[in-house]
Amino acid sequence: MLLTNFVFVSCTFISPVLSLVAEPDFAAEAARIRNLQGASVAARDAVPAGYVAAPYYPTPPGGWVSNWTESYAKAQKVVQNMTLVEKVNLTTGTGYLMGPCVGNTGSALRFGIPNLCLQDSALGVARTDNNTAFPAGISTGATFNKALMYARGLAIGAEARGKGVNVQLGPTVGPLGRKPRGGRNWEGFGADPVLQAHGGALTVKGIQENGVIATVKHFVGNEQEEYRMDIIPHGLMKAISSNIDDRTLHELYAWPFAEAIRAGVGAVMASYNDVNGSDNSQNSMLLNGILKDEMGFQGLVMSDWFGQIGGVSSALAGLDMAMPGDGDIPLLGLAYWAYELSTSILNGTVPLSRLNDMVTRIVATWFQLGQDQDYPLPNFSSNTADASGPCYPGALFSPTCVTNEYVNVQADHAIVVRNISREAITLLKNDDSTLPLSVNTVLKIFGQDAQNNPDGINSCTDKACDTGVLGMGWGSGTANYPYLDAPIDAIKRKVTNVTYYSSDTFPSGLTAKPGDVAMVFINSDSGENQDTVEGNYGDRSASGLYTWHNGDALVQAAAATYDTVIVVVHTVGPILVENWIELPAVKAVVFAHLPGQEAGDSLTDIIFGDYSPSGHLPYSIPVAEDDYPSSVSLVGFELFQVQDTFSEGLYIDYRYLNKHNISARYPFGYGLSYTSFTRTSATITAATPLSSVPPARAPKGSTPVYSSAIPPAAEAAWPAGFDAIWRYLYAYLDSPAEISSSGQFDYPTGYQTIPQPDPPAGGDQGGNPALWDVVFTISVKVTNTGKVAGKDVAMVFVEYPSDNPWDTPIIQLRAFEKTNTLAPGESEVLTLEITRKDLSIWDVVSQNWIIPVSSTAPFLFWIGDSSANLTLACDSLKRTCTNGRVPPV
Ligand SMILES: *[C@@H]1O[C@H](CO)[C@@H](O)[C@H](O)[C@H]1NC(C)=O
Ligand SMILES: *[C@@H]1O[C@H](CO)[C@@H](O)[C@H](O)[C@H]1NC(C)=O
Ligand SMILES: *[C@@H]1O[C@H](CO)[C@@H](O)[C@H](O)[C@H]1NC(C)=O
Ligand SMILES: *[C@@H]1O[C@H](CO)[C@@H](O)[C@H](O)[C@H]1NC(C)=O
Ligand SMILES: *[C@@H]1O[C@H](CO)[C@@H](O)[C@H](O)[C@H]1NC(C)=O
Ligand SMILES: *[C@@H]1O[C@H](CO)[C@@H](O)[C@H](O)[C@H]1NC(C)=O
Ligand SMILES: *[C@@H]1O[C@H](CO)[C@@H](O)[C@H](O)[C@H]1NC(C)=O
Ligand SMILES: *[C@@H]1O[C@H](CO)[C@@H](O)[C@H](O)[C@H]1NC(C)=O
Ligand SMILES: CC(=O)N[C@H]1CO[C@H](CO)[C@@H](O)[C@@H]1O
Repeated sequence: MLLTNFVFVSCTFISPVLSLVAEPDFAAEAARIRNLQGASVAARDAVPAGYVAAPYYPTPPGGWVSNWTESYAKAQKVVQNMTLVEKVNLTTGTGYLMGPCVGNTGSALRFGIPNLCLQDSALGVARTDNNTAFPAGISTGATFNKALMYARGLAIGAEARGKGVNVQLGPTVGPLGRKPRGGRNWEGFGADPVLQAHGGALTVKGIQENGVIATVKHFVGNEQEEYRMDIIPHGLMKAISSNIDDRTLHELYAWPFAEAIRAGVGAVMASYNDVNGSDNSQNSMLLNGILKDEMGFQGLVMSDWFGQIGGVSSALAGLDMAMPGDGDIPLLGLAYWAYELSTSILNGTVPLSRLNDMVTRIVATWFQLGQDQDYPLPNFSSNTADASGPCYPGALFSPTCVTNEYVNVQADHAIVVRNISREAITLLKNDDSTLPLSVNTVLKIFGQDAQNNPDGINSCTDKACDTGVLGMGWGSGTANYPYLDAPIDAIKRKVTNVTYYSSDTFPSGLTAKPGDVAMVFINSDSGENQDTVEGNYGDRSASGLYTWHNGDALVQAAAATYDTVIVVVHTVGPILVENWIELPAVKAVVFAHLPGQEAGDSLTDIIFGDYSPSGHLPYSIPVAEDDYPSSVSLVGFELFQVQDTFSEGLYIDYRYLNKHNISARYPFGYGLSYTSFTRTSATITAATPLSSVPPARAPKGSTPVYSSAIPPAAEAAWPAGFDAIWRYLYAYLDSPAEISSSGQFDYPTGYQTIPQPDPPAGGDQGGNPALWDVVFTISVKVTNTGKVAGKDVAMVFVEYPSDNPWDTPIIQLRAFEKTNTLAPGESEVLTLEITRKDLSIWDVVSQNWIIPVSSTAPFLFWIGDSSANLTLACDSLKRTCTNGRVPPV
């Protein structure tokens, strides 16, 4: 989501200024937006040959999935009694800065439905106080611990509910991490669809158990920040087009979304970018076809902030909620929907059935999460830290509200944070068992990343600076720190003999004493495109994959002075370590990822051996950036529209390196421990028998039916004496009676009102339920054979049958489980399930998931603790597991 910095500028100052600037163009802008109401549907610019934004109309109405039946029945009773304005109210935000939250819908108070509050972010409640700053998704992914993924979601949801947030704008599962430099990869869980899917689905489950609607975002192909949005006026520069083939979309980028839908997610946010040249807020194939028909999504689809580019076009293509409601320029009181949606219903251009479906989806989701029962109103303001102030800072004259009640929602969530941040810590190198350190070590600490930002832990808006310890990236995906336990403070609590050099430049004239240990803190940051930090446009466009502030030189200098150097890295993603990794003095390297508020104790827990590290890399660390194909580099400027073609297909991260036989410096999943484990006694049991095509789906159940009579125009008239707030977005019309339904509308190519046949791959939320049939169960006994307690992760990578005719990555992660803490000598049996979908390939021709069943060549299930440490495999045909095999990669 995009929020410009002027949110923090005093609104009494900004409003008159903006009105002066904007007033002369008001009418012209209104006319321009009206002209765009139905526009921009098809591909907008030539995309590379072979990529097609095919039409898919109409929107399949929600309500046919059994899990949602009751909620839709309740919603139908409400929606059938709603007026046109009440309906449109719920679909459209009230405008930027027009309510307490980053997004606020209109209300339908006759039915007890308040202005719904939509609030960032994926790692906690953003822009408030007395909240928790959770570890980022990438840290959570690095734990490979499902219980912690869920615990984090549960705690985030509790905080959202405590603040009165109806719709939490997380988790992020797109970007997937296709581009190592991509700006927002850290919000998600790692560069693999299955890891990302578990992280996303368990977060959804946790958040929603609090009655909070979770939002899985950004659908889909949002793999680069720069050029992500249209530049106004439209036509000058269009949003980047992610050109993705159908199989790659299904097997990589849409996969985590399908799993979140399967987990019952209530909301999906469309991404800013285009796919195949059609903007994702009105890409009918993506929203109507893949999301709502094939994946059976029953909740609501919202636009990303200011991402909507057309009114009728987005309504027809399956968008249900426009956020924050404004047309592409905020604070003009202009919208693509609101009063324009009322118009397009009255003039017959948008079918009433489409509006009814939008509203039914929104109201059904509200019931599905139980928000009709004792749900708090927002008790905070995203716009100010003051106790009272304007209710609508975007208005010129606003009534005054209690803006903040400072409700403390932190409970004991700091424990969840510390558990995740600690378990995320990934030990990459530990020569001579340098770690753990004794608390009696004489420590020399280098780098400002060990301390807090001297200007204050929340001093940079949306964390758009790289000063002090890096606990999260920047942008809307952040939250305020209630406190930030800096590594240096935690270290000083443990060790008496510590000297700290807070500069990122190595001090001159230092000499080492025998026994001195140097610890060097370096980092690499990235974030959202609206802020440029040290030349990086969200993506790591300037820094590349190197640490910031010349971290490599700091490590090299420390290694030239001290015999023992420990490197601690806080990072949004992979960095290149070649400039120092082989230096003999660099004994240990610790990736602490993005720990949130508990950066200190979570690190010292590991460094001083209170816990053994058990984090694993959620991406590969290559030797060189150009070990990856150029197609995953950032794409640069092109006039009119930047084309980003996913020509590498399925081959990202380890899938690419393996295909081209390129060794990573540290492979996906890598992570050392202070103890050692064996994985033995593996078994494989077949459950549901394999068939190449899944059992046929069931037909869709029924959906709510409403009167098709266009409501009387008078329903859209302003109520007598209504005290409208200037620039606030309303569904009311000045002269509804004058709207004519006789005009002709030029519908998009391929537009139809006859329902599409049921897609074969659909059938329930997430897709055909048979895709989740367990086909094999694998068990493995993990034994701690070392001297200290620790946890181990077992990952299962599938290798397709050798006679598989499909071009398929050599190995793909399909399941993982983590042990409890195992004492020395202790064992635990882990059970891992392989589903039909895990063995399936997306067949573009039959539009279905098929398994290349072979009677002669087995699927091999490789069990190990990283993608490059696989010697134990289970055979799907022999039903045996054998150790000591030649690894597949
Ligand atoms: C994009 O184009 C490819 C190639 O024609 C096609 O397979 C895919 O379905 C298209 N995707 C969308 C979302 O339109
Ligand atoms: C719907 O699915 C969710 C998640 O699986 C479950 O918690 C809930 O009980 C189900 N509700 C109904 C009405 O079946
Ligand atoms: C809808 O209106 C009917 C008729 O006025 C009324 O009986 C019913 O209670 C209303 N239902 C809701 C949910 O408002
Ligand atoms: C529509 O929403 C606006 C903003 O919340 C509210 O002022 C208005 O009363 C609502 N209209 C109806 C008919 O509920
Ligand atoms: C109906 O109204 C919408 C919204 O103003 C507009 O985009 C569309 O062109 C109108 N249709 C006709 C036929 O005038
Ligand atoms: C947290 O809430 C208390 C009131 O309970 C308030 O005094 C304090 O300022 C709040 N903290 C922040 C950071 O705003
Ligand atoms: C810290 O260690 C150094 C080197 O061993 C020693 O000279 C110094 O006295 C120690 N300082 C403290 C406060 O123990
Ligand atoms: C590879 O796995 C074995 C257990 O099978 C383990 O002992 C070893 O430490 C692992 N190697 C690495 C580099 O993680
Ligand atoms: C306006 C409002 O609903 N405020 C609520 C905020 O949350 C606290 C704690 O849950 C409630 O006590 C307030 O009533």
